Amino acid sequence: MKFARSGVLASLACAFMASVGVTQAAVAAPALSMGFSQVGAESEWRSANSASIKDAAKKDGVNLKFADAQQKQENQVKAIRSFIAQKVDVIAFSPVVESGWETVLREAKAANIPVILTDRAVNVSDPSLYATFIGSDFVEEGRRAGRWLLERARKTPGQSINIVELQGTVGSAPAIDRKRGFEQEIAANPKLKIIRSQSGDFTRAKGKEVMEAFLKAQGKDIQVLYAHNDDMAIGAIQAIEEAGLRPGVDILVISIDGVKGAFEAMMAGKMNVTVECNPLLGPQLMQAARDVVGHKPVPKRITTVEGVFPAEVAAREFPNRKY
Ligand code: GYE
Repeated sequence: MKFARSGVLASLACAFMASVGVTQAAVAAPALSMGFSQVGAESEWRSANSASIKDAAKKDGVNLKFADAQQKQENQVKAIRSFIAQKVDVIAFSPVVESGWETVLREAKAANIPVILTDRAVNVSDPSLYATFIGSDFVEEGRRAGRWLLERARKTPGQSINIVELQGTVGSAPAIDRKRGFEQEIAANPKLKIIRSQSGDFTRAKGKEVMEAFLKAQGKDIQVLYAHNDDMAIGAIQAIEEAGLRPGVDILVISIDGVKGAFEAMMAGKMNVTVECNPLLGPQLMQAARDVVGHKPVPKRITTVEGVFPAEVAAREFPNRKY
C-alpha cells in the first residue's frame, strides 16, 4: 500500500510545516505575478497582441492579471493602482496616450514595483519611472509608408498627388510618430500634399465614417489614402467603394500593421501596401519581466524587427502570416 503510505507521509509533512508556520505555497517557488493593462480591443492588431501576451504568460507560468481599458486612460490608471494594491511583482502596460502618466508611475515606483512599457511609449521627464520599453519604431513605420509613396510617385512625374490621412487615436504614440515619419519622407517631393487629416481612432467604423466625410468634401480630388492602421484602411475601403470609386486603383491605399485583413484586401486589389508592425510581443515581455524582477540588466529600449509588404507579394506571403 505504497500509495496510502505516501499519503500519510504527505499529511504528516503538512502538519509539521503548519506547526512551524510554513505553508506549502511558500515551499514551492512562487509564480511571478504580472498586472497588465491593455489599451482595448480596437483592432485586429490589438486582438493578436492580447492573445500573444496571454499565451506567453500561460507558457511561462506567469500569473497574469489582465485588464482591458476600453481605450480610456482613466481605466488604465485605475487598473495600475489596483495592481499596486495587489502587490504584483511587475506591472506592464500599453499606454493609450503618451502623456499624463507621471503620478501613477511614481506611485508604482514608491511601492517598489517595476513597470515595463509594451507597444506604446510614454512621455515622462524621469526615465527611471519604467524599466524598459518593448515595441516598434513608429516613426520608422511612417517613413517606410512615405518611402513607398515616393517611389510610386516617380512613375507619375509632374502630377500633383493629394493625400488624405486617417490618424490613429489622438495623443497616442503611434499616431504622433507615424504622422511625423510619413511627413518627413514625403517632404522630398513637393507634389505630394496632405489635404485632409483626421483621427479615425484606429477602428474600422471610424475609419469608414471619416473617409466618407473626406470623400464628400474633396469629391474625386483624392489620389492617396494613408491610414495609420489596417482596420481604418479597411473601413475606408468600404467608404471608397460605396462612393463608386475603386480602392487600390482610383485611390491608392497605404496602411500599417500587416494583419491578415490587409493581406486579403491586397489580394483583392483594394490595398496597395501595408507596413508591418508586429503585435506578438508576449514572449519578449515575459522574458523582460523575469529579468527585471531578477535584477538582471535589461536594455531601456527593445525594438521589434519588421518589414514592408506591397500588394505584389501579398499572395505569396499570406500563408506565412501569424496574425
Ligand atoms: O497599429 C493599431 C492599434 O499601438 C501599434 O494600436 C499599436 C496600434 C496598432 O490599435 O492597430
